Amino acid sequence: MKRALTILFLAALLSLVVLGAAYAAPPQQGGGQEYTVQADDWLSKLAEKNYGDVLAWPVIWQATNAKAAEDTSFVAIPDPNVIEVGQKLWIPDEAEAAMMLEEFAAERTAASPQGSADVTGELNILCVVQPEWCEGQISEFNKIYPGILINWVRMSSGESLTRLRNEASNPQFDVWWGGPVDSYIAAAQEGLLEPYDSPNAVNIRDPKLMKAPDNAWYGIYIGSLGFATNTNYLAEHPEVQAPTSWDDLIKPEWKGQIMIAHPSSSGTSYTQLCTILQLKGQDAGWEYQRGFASNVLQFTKSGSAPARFVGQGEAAVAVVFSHDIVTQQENGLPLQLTFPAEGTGYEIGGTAIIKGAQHPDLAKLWVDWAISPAAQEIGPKYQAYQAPTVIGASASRPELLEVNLINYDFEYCGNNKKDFVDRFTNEIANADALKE
Ligand code: S7P
Repeated sequence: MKRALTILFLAALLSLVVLGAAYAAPPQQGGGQEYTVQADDWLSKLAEKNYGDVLAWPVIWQATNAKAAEDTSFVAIPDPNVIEVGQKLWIPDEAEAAMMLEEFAAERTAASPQGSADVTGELNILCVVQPEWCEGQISEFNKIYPGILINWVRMSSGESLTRLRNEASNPQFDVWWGGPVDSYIAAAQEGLLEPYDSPNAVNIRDPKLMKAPDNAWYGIYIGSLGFATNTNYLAEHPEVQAPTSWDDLIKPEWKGQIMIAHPSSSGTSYTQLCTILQLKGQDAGWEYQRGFASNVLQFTKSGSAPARFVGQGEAAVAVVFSHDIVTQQENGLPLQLTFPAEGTGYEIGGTAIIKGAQHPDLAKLWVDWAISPAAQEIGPKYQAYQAPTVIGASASRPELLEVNLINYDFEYCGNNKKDFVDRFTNEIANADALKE
């Protein structure tokens, strides 16, 4: 049942979005039951409980709205992300749910997206993921909007945040796409982002976690931190094993054998820093970072580059996002991927419209598209294996998130980003001579 519902739902959700069908035609009402919303209930949680599938939540949403149209003891749900304690819902039985999902799929087929060659103009994108993916994603967008001329620049997260700060009075970019949301949270706090209530926000799997409360940014992918160890190095050094704990990385055996980016330029590296501060607490965390940094051969500017350098034999271990390790394995580099058993940090990659953007309407089209299932399934075509944030898109490498993930506090990391980066730079390692 779970698999069948999932497959049907993937098609169904797009139909709801495309049709803007917050109040789609009332579904046939067969068997089912009433349910009163309790504290901490979400539609997706109830869908999992009743159908074994978080993705089947629109069934409850639509069925409740249909009931509300004919029975005043029910209240319609305009925004599926908001349900009130005490509110009455209608939970269709499994057979009814499966039927509804089939109907949604049929509606989707009838409402396939129209071409938009008429939309013209320019869009300036600050892109933070690897250049191949920036280029690929933009060319896919241009297939839908061929009249939009896109100019883009690739920068690491920290650099891009600095750039946005410097341009605040005269923004050159319309959209920021990619990079961990810690930077987006910091930017939103500084008033650098323009909130936008996208109709596709309904696609987001976990709105509390994966979008800003005021819609200043949206999550577009998820990725976990991992360790990449050169397998040739392991073969030549049988006395060492690929690290499986953060504490392994501060052992003397890895002196001068570790590569990671610098947190001032890199979102990847900042994710590592904030992971450690959360896992160990501030005092022990900063102490750990000192020991870790003393084992680092060289800090780089780009977060993903250490996987390549380690694959080429410049050092033995890289700390990078696990999807970037998979990419380099695919490129033929001899790397073993491991994770710290006590827990690893993860990123939610973001997108946002820049405050004062010169092309706000086109920027909105980009954001709408970026949080659509179609856009989020493009990554693997360009060797980007992050998991999607929207319902209706499936993860190409789900195992990268099936590891022990810490309960990463994005607000904490975002709000403290400037202080933590400054402290790291001033007390542990400056950013004067970073390797590309
Ligand atoms: O390559 C994809 C990716 O790892 O790049 C982003 C990364 O933060 C950008 O590089 P920096 O670490 O240099 O800032 C990640 O968001 C993304 O998954």
